[in-house]
Amino acid sequence: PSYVGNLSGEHLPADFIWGVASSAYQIEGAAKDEGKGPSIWDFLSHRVAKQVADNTTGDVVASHYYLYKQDIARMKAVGIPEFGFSISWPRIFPFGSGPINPEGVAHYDDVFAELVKNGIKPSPVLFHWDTPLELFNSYGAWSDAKIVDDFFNYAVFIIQRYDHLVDTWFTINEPQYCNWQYSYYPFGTYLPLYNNVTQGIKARFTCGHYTLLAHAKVAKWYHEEFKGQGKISFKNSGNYFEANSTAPADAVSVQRNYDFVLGWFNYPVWGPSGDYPQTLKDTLGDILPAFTEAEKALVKGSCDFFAIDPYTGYYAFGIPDLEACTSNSSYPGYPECAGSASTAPDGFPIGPSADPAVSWLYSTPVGLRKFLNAIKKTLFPTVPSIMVTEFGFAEPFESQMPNLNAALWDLRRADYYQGYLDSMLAAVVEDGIPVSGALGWAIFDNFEWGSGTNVRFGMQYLNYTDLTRTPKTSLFTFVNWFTSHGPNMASDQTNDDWTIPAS
Ligand code: PNW
Repeated sequence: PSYVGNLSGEHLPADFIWGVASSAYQIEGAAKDEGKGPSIWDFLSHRVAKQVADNTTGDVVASHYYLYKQDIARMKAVGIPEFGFSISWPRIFPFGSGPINPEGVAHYDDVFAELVKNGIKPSPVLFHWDTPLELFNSYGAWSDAKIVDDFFNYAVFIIQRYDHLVDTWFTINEPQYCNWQYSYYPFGTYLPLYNNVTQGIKARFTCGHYTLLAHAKVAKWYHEEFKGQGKISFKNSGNYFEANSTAPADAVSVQRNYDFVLGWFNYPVWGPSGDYPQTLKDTLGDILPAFTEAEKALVKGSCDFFAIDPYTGYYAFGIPDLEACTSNSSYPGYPECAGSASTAPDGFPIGPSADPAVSWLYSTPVGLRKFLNAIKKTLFPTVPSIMVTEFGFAEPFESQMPNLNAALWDLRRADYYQGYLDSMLAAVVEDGIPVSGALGWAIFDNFEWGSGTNVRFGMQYLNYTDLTRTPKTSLFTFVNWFTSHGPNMASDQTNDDWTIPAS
């Protein structure tokens, strides 16, 4: 039985954006080349024991820094019209601020030119977790207000240079991962200063605070001073939550789960006050930094659309000791104080991946339609549109694959994309939710942060030794879905020519 009805013949709107996504540290390699400065991820992968499960680094990965022409040629050959990628801040400013590295600038000039030449629209992300190491060493990066101006100066440089080629800018990838061990501000784990629980939580919310201010300062400049023609937002990490039962405590838990992930960054932007959700203020007290009135005005309305990476869905259940939890910062589960589980009382989620590192990821296609409805109708009704900026599925890691053919025949990932895209289309055509785009993660297998190269998210298989990229079944599924349901493709873009032109 179909949960989305009959969608044959239905199409997404003509201006719908679709394509594949990536990020600089996860694909570029060339970590020490052409004047690039180190980022915290060069430090973490090289210097911190057990940070990366398989001890790999981003030194080479796919060497996209050198092979971008063949990657763009492949996208063009299969008819992918949009490429999501991030710019490496320490390639442009090796020390985070100060002198500019002309070789890094020339490189991105070439990447943008190559995309444009091939009819592929760039959707750049200014910061996808590769914080310049120097900013971490000199003042603790995102723990200090100084980061706001340093990020602003970097963002202004990039936007001024490429805005004429860009319709959709992203400032920051998933600010929710402040202080997460795989992310961009690993203070809680590494600096003894933050070695107690309360200080760790305080560090997380301080980081979030400056992230929001850094984004908002750029967005305000972009519209009011620079008068950019495009749209700008940060990208949200957030998953769908549904109550596990009709018990009131489960509904409370749904809302707490949303407040502490999506509400943290979006209530200030889309809510009436420009301030954090009341749940966060009540639970965190002094741990949560306070906005000045001027900062509230700056942050409010600073996103032009809602960008969400909705990988999966969960069931939420209430915890019995909510009162005790919310009033004690060392209580297990503080500050969220809300339960969640992937096990469904009904339905048939697929997953998780065989790799324990992606135990968070189940294929829950029905949840996407419900999530898009929840965002627009309940959580943040003032958003004009929603863009799905990442979604994808991890297949078992290589050592569990009998051979390359098995890795290429990635039916679970293909099923994930088919189901999620159908679900998204139903939200658009049957529920009237304004969804403006969808980018699949990822263009090919890459460096999956703390999981290294063990976890494969790609629609193309990456051979980490000879660097060849081979299309998997899911790439055909993904592209063909848009051939049936996408907006009209440009006449020079078809998906039946798989040859790669000589570069
Ligand atoms: C995203 N979750 O992170 C990142 O933006 C990518 O860099 C990453 O490779 C990709 O997803 C796959 O992991 C997420 O727990 C990490 O729900 C975790 C979650 C969601 C997104």
